Amino acid sequence: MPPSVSAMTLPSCIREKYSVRGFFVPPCLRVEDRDFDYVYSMDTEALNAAFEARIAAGDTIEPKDWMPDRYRTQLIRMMSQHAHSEIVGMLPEGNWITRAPSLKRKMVLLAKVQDEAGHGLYIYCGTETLGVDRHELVQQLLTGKAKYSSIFNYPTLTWADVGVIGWFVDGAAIVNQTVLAKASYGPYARAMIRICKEENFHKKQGYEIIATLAKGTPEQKAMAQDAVNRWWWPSLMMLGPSDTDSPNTAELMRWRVKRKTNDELRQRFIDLTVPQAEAVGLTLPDPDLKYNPDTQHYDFGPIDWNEFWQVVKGNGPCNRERLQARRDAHENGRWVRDAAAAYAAKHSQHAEKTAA
Ligand code: BYC
Repeated sequence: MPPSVSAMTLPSCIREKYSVRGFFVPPCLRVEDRDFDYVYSMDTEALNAAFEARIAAGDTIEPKDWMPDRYRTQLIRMMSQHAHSEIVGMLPEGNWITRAPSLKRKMVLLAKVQDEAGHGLYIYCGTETLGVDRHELVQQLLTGKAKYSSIFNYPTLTWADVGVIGWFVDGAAIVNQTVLAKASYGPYARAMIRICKEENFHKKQGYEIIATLAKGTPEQKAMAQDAVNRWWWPSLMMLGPSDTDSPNTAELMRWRVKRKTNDELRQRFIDLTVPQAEAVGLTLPDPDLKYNPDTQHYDFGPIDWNEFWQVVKGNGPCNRERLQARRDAHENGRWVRDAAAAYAAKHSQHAEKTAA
């Protein structure tokens, strides 16, 4: 069936929407049963053109849809790094569960850290829809081949750090992930919707910890200020290198995986956070931070990108400790995986016998 014939049966608005270089390309290149032979009989150029047309029309790409290899690879890279970040990100705060200052704080922190585990699992599931095995992704993390967010390579020295992580780190994550909720890949975008709802809670609990400390004793306020001073710059770095140094942004923006650049998101995070710091009487450690009425944004000082790249390369304050903790956890969980595999094997044997 040549594309132009099937196009005739569609309303003109759809024909126009999906027209590429004067040719109609099918609006839905989904590799579902009856389309399968047709889609795979198209040559790569036609498939690419159809894919680009779908992206341009704002379509959501689903796991069974045809997609260019490079789109798939980029998504696996970004989504698996995101999943690893959620899992490694449990460690700095997990460190404080036994030392939270009250039962209520302990319960809230425990729930938050569990949420992060859930986020990691969702995103691993989302990544698996692209045809990659989770075992392979976990191995990439444990062997140090895969990246995870730089922010989790800093230590949590005091209780105030737990508050600042919720406020800054979850705050930056919300800014980044609200936009990813509109990403072109369906499973990733949908995961972001639920994750962002939970991150909103996380941010509020962190900000509330800091607000409480900031209006507490002078020692408590100093502890909050010290945590703010240590986490501010790494939180800005978390949003990725500057656009001039970001090799993946252009391609990901073109494919509508990313909808805003790293610098745009960083500016948004700063604009949102400065008034929040003022509201609790804390200062941000940047003498150049100043509202610019012309741009209607806050100007800010230079970021130490050398520190960022050192942390990304594995030389941050806690990189080795974090990876070791993940390796130990993986090793300690081996018996659970073995037991689950044995149980599944027993079940399938039983099912086969019953069916026979
Ligand atoms: N850390 O071309 P670029 C959470 C790498 S967890 C380390 O700009 P891209 C939470 C980048 O991978 C949520 N590496 O890349 C959990 C690339 O290297 P490769 C974490 C970084 O993909 C627990 C190279 O630098 N959020 O909220 O266009 C407790 C060049 O970068 C970093 C996500 O993962 C970094 N910060 O943009 C509390 C969001 N930045 O792969 C909270 C999803 C960059 O080419 N990810 N690199 O070797 C993204 O939005 C984007 O991937 C990034 C980077 C903005 C991070």
